[in-house]
Amino acid sequence: MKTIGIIGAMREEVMPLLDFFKKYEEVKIGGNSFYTTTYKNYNIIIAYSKIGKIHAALTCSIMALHFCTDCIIFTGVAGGLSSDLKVGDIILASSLCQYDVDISAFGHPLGFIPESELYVHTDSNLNEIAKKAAMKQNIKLKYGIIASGDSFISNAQKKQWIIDKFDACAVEMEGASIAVVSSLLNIPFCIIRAISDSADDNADISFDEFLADSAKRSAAFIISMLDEMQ
Ligand code: 3QA
Repeated sequence: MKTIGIIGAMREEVMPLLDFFKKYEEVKIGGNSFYTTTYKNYNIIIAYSKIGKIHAALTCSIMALHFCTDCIIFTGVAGGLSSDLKVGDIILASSLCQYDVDISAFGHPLGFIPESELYVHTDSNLNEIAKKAAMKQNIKLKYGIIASGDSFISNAQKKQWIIDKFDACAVEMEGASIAVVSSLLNIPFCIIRAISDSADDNADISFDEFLADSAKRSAAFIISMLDEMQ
C-alpha cells in the first residue's frame, strides 16, 4: 500500500483535511504531530510543520525517513505575485526557489547554493494528476514558479523585486524546503497553494480575511487529487 504525505505549514492549512478524514491517529515527533489515516488504498500521513523553511524541512524529512512516504504533497495558501492571480485561485508549482539565499558577494546568482539548484522542479506525474483533477472541476490552475523565504511579504517593492529576480508567480515560506528535501531524498513531490493575498501593502489584512477559506480550497483540491490517483 502506498503512503502519501500531506504537509501544510499552519494548523489552518491541514485542519480541513483532518475534518474530511474524521478518524486518524496521532504520532508526535520533533515537535510536530503526524496524523495517520487511510483513504481508498492509501496510507495518508498529515502534518503541519509550523511556519518557515526550517520547520518545513524538518517535517518533510520526518515524513520521508520515518514514515517512508512514497510521495509528498504540500497544501496551503500563498501570496500572489502574478497580476492574473486573485484570492482563491490555485497555483501548482512548476519549480521552487529560495529568494532569501544570497551569496552573490562571491559571484553566484541570487538564490543559488553550490552543489544545489536555483530552481528545484516538482514531479511531472503528480502535476499531471493535479492538472487532470483541475480540468474535471473546471478549475483554472496557474502553473509557475513559487519563491520561498522566511518573510511574510507585505510590501509592493519587495514583491516586485521577487518577480524581477526570480520570475515567480507566488510567494510563501515553505515550498522550497519541501522541494530541496524531497528531491535530495528522491521522493516525488508537488506544491499546491490557494492565494490568500497579493503580497502587497494590504497583504496582512487580506491574509487574515482569507486564510481559512483559501486553506479549505487547497485542501479540497488535494482530496480531488487523491480521487484522481489510482
Ligand atoms: C504566513 C504563512 C506562512 O506559513 C507562509 C502563510 C501567504 N501569503 C504570504 C505572503 N508572504 C509569504 N508567505 C505567504 N504562508 C505566516 S504570517 C501570519 C501568521 O500569523 C503563505 C503565505 N504574502 C498567525 C497569527 O499570529
